[in-house]
Amino acid sequence: MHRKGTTPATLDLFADDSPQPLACEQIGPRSFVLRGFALPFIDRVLPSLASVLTRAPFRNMVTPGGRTMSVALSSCGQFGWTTDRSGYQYTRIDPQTGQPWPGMPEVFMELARSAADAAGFAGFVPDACLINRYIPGAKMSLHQDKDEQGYEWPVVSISLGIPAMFLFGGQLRSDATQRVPLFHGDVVVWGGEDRLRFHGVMPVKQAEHPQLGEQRINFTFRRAR
Ligand code: MD3
Ligand code: FE
Repeated sequence: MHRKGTTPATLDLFADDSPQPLACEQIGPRSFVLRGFALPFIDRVLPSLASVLTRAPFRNMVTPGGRTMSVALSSCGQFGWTTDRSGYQYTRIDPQTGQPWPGMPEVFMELARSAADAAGFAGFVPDACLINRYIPGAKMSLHQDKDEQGYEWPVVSISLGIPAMFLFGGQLRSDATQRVPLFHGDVVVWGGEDRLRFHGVMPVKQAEHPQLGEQRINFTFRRAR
């Protein structure tokens, strides 16, 4: 296999410096898994994430039903998603610090925009980024994302750290679910007729990621208002 600057003996169509095609799996009419799409951004994403988390640390919020979530949450952007005994809502202020949520780092915005664009949703400008942290055993029950003012924009999800099995259902809670494994660097984009499909995450299995340790971190970018 030749590299740049050397003379190939024959025409090498698959030189390892040639751009790879984007690995894209379609899981619904307007839902796509972009394998490894976030990897080229990772070196900029991790320091930005650390900075956001010093200003808005992970916390385990309580659902309106009174259960403490196994997934710990933080947010950045104009709006943060919160839950407590009174319900789910997007807020401008982090209730734990009394301060506005940290601004959305430029690299987060760039990553969300380019993933949406690659999945056919050009012009996506998210105003909310929910950051979920799963430790082994943490899960997210089947639900719909419907706390936003409108559903014309997609949701973009970035997976980092240890793997998880994603459950992708239909328009009804009782519809069958497909299982989609998600790995470090994978991005999922779903919009249009798929925007309100039920989904969840199976309990995360014990594992260790070289950069992130024993955790899975997921970003979900949305247009809240
Ligand atoms: C929805 N987060 O925060 S996002 C959430 O991995 C949430 O932390 C999950 O659901 C997480 O509200 C899942 C990934 C995802 C992927 C494909 C979907 C959500 C989807 C397809 C349809 C609907
Ligand atoms: Fe969700």
